[in-house]
Amino acid sequence: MTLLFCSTSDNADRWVGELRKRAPNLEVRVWPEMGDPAEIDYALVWKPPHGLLAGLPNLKLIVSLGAGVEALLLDPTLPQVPLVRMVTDGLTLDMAGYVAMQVLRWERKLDAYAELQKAGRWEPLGHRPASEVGIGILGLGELGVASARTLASMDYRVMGWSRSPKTVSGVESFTGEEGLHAMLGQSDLLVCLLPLTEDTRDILNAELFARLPKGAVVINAARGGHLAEADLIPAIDRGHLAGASLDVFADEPLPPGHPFWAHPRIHVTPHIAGITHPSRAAETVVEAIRLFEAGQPLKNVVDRAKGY
Ligand code: NDP
Ligand code: OXD
Repeated sequence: MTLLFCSTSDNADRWVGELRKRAPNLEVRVWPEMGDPAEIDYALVWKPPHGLLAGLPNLKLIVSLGAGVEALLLDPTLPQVPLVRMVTDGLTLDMAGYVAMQVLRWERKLDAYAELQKAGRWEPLGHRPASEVGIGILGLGELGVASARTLASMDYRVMGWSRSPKTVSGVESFTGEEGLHAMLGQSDLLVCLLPLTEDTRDILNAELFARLPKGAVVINAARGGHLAEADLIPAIDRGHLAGASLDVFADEPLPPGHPFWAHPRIHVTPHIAGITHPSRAAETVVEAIRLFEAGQPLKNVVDRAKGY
């Protein structure tokens, strides 16, 4: 069995080490050193060059190093073999932690207290009880549900929007255009955890911002393509939005000089909300291969028609 690893953003040596520990019979080759393409059975990839996978005639399974697969699906030559995306407890916990951290940053006024500390001022600013703060989550999948549960456990009033209705304890479920409208009107903070598809591109736009209560905060940890970038700063500068926390951008790394860098009400992080560490994700890859070899149903298979 041979696996091709292809990513310029992940540590290949660590991945090879972790995979070998768990599957000594698996030969791991690191692109571009791939030897005979006909010998490759499996591919573990993040943004491989278009056409690379189509050149592997005996490829059986693709495992995405990312939870989001929109970049892979853009390759028109992507082979029609099962495509499994990354879902691990570690990544999910990371994301729930990131979302909780950003909510608390805004709700508990951490940035204002940092300024007060610089000025040596002892000045309690007060904050709303969590039960009076509405948080809307766009996308109630693996990451959205975990984030929703974490926030609900902190007593926030949590709502979630998805294609199909969900039953999650402590979380109100919304679907469809009407549901979106109803949820937005009650969302003091709005968190985006949708996959990027034709339906969700640019969903965070001026029209959506206008439906949020005045003073709302937008947190985008999904994809830069969800945000109509030109609409954000005007909505903040005229005071309708209090600000935004952004982990993902249309262009990554965020280019030097981009207005988001310097805006005082926008907090930028470099796509670190949920990290796939080889030590905690290699088992998921090996399990996918084992299931495939045993002819058993795979987990987290991407539905190409839906795009996620
Ligand atoms: P899932 O596929 O598990 O969940 C997606 C959710 O979005 C589902 O609830 C789905 O509804 C909903 N959804 C999809 N399309 C629509 C639509 N048109 N209208 C309403 N709801 C919709 O994805 P994950 O939770 O695992 O990941 C979400 C995204 O997070 C990834 O695609 C990726 O882009 C991003 N991500 C970002 C990371 C970071 O570090 N910043 C790390 C990892 C992921 P339904 O359940 O009904 O199908
Ligand atoms: C992603 C990931 O999809 O890091 O962004 O998993």
